[in-house]
Amino acid sequence: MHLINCLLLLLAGLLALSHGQLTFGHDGDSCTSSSQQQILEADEGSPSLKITPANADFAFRFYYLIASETPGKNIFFSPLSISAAYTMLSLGAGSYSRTQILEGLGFNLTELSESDIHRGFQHLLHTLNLPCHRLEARMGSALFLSHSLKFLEKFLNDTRTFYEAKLFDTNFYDSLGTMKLINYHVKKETQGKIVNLVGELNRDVMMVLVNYIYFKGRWEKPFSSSRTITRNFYVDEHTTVRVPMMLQDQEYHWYLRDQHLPCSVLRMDYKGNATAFFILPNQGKMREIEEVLTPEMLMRWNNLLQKRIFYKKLKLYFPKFSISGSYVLDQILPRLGFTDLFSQRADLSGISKQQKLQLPTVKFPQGHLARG
Ligand SMILES: *[C@@H]1O[C@H](CO)[C@@H](O)[C@H](O)[C@H]1NC(C)=O
Ligand SMILES: *[C@@H]1O[C@H](CO)[C@@H](O)[C@H](O)[C@H]1NC(C)=O
Ligand SMILES: CC(=O)N[C@H]1CO[C@H](CO)[C@@H](O)[C@@H]1O
Repeated sequence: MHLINCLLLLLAGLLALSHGQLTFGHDGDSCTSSSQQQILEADEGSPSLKITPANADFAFRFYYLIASETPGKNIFFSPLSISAAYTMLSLGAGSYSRTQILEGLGFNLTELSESDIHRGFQHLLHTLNLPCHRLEARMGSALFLSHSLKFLEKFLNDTRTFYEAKLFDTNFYDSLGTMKLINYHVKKETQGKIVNLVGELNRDVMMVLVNYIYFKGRWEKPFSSSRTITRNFYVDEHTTVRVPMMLQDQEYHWYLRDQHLPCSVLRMDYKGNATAFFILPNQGKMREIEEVLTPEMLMRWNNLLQKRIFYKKLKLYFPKFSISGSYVLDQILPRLGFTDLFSQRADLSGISKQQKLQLPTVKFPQGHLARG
């Protein structure tokens, strides 16, 4: 009898932006002093800063690939979830597969040791998960482990230490019960925002790795719901839809029309230290902008948008919208350097010595963006 035992990765992300009317119970004005401190410490020479370039690079490479394959479609994913889930997986990979995962994610292993990488994520997760009622952000992971397989202690310990992974002893013969367990856990950890993550579970699954990320922010300069009106939104050259459009016309925002590229860029700040960039290609110039979308370009816009001349009163129309995306990573990642990871050649012997594990179709980093 030949049975391949599978290991499933599930990723989920949710980004919810609220109108600004919601209050969070407390006065909502500042983080606790300890978390403020931690966030400030994150500024220089912190472990999480070391992994930033690779994570940014991976995010843009992933975007570029998806954008070229599905032109004209909405794209929504959480690159950080993918990076964190796969570095966590690399803890259980044999040397060759481990290198492939980490290099595929954009890490240069001559510049950064594996332990730097894991410590970087550890610090990042810690910082992100600090309680702060100006900004709700949460990232976490969980491992559902078949009780009929013996997992290596080092792997379990490392995932707990560096990724705060929660471990669940699971009876995979009861697939309905297992799905309920996974869905309940993710729903609970994301304040009910991500529901029914798993819809089916194959019988040969022995381990499920779940990573979820949740972000809910309030605009520093909130929109007033009384000023929302229905207006046209131009999806593409051929499609126009009527949408609820929020309006602000008395506020200052950071905004520039690029002198060299056919786009304009708007920066909007959240309460708490978080910022959103909206890159708005001129009509018909989406592809041209995507061609030059890199971490360096984002840095350039970020630097420009610190200059006072770009801080101006705007008449800003902002649609209320919701988008979602779902991607099968085993078809995407091999083209980003993970050549063998989804094949029989993958070495995941650091997870269990008992049986050979391999990755089946990896299901969706599922994302939703709600509201405007
Ligand atoms: C990795 O870093 C080393 C040292 O900085 C550099 O020489 C090498 O070109 C880098 N490799 C890649 C693939 O970028
Ligand atoms: C768990 O891992 C941490 C970090 O690598 C290490 O310090 C600790 O000794 C390990 N504990 C066990 C029980 O292996
Ligand atoms: C790291 C960082 O950007 N910290 C800023 C967070 O927000 C406060 C108040 O807006 C600033 O004073 C900090 O510099």
